[in-house]
Amino acid sequence: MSTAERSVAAAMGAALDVERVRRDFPALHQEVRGRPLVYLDNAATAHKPQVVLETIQRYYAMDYSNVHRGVHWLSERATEAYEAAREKVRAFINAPDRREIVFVRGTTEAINLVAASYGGSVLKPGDEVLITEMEHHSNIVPWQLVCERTGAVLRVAPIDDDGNLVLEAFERLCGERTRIVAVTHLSNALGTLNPVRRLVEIAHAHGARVVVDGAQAAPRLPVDVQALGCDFYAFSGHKLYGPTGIGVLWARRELLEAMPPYQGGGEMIRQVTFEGSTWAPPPARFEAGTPHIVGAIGLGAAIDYLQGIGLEAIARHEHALLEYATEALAEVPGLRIVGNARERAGLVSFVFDDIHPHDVGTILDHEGVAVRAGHHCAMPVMQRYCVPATARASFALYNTREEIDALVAGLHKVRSMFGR
Ligand code: C6P
Repeated sequence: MSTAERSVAAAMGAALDVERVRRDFPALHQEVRGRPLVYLDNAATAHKPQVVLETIQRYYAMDYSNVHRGVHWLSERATEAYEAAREKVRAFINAPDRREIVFVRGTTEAINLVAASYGGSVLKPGDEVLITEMEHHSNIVPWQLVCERTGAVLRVAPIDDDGNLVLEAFERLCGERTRIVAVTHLSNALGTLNPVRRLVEIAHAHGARVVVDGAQAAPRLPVDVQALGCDFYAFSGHKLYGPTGIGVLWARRELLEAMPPYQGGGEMIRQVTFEGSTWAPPPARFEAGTPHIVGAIGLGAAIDYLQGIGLEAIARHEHALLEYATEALAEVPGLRIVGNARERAGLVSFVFDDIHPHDVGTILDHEGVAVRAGHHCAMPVMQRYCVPATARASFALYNTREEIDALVAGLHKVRSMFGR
């Protein structure tokens, strides 16, 4: 599909033409173990459209140079492309200012940066950081580290049996001592979509700042950081159909300006002497060393691609797949879905009470169906539901109902192999 065609489709609110979209993704057209690949592990990482692959190839072949350092032509061109990618990210999440976009390695680094730099400078002994029981390890461990360093206390808001955040408990736990609230927008283990706008209102009423882990939401829903009202938003390029090793931290400008550097090195300084150094303004202050230039440019190409299709159309498509999958999985005897929250998106986790998820994943793999089996880097979620692991099917803009049928057929095979 050309960019112009995609823009028209998006503007008309048209349904996503999945067969045309699939043609843009070379990886989908291969066989694994003699079967057509059915890729349902998109929450782990998503495949790349041709335009992203070509952008990376073209950049390395023709435009390659370091950024912000050279006065020569190639370096200027590379810098322009890198900064243009920053502007694309700004528009993608409706951030007010390009200088609020920091390129990092991914969601994990973005949250570590906020915890170490912002958390490290504002938290005092007895202050509280409030997270939820459904967080990914990347939104737990950095807070544990900074709490240990500062004497702050980590509080955890519970989830109910269906995977909803218990709002009353969150409200009770959010108090005068709460300095930071860190929540996932969309849970990678349960598919729960959190009411971020409401959580921000509660947190701000107590003067707390809100960090949102957008790793799973950014590829699936239109994200508007101004409408959400949060203070920090983090996401990864590789889940957004872009390259690995690149991600984004968005933060309010006044917060970034007051934050100390996270790492030291080239480009993040104003002046260096042996007596001491001073810092460049954001975002450079937080981008020490040669950045992942081609990663940022490739991410920019992925964003152009997604904007061309329209995030609303993608969200509708994935929602329809989720509904179809939920109904189809409910028909598989012995299968139990883990996570039935009121608002869900993008993925479904499930278990058989007497078959280990790793066996489920391995047998499905032999049918050409790729799902993830494990704790999904969310061990506390597994503990909450008393399961060692789950199997998880996660969707992308290129998945089809026929692929969900293949998953369900594979699950019947799993049962028959275990004599069920
Ligand atoms: N979840 C999954 O299969 P990185 O690795 O930095 O790109 O993203 C970390 C991360 C943070 N938050 C959430 C909600 C996530 O889902 C992830 C990555 C992958 O679910 C790999 S564990």
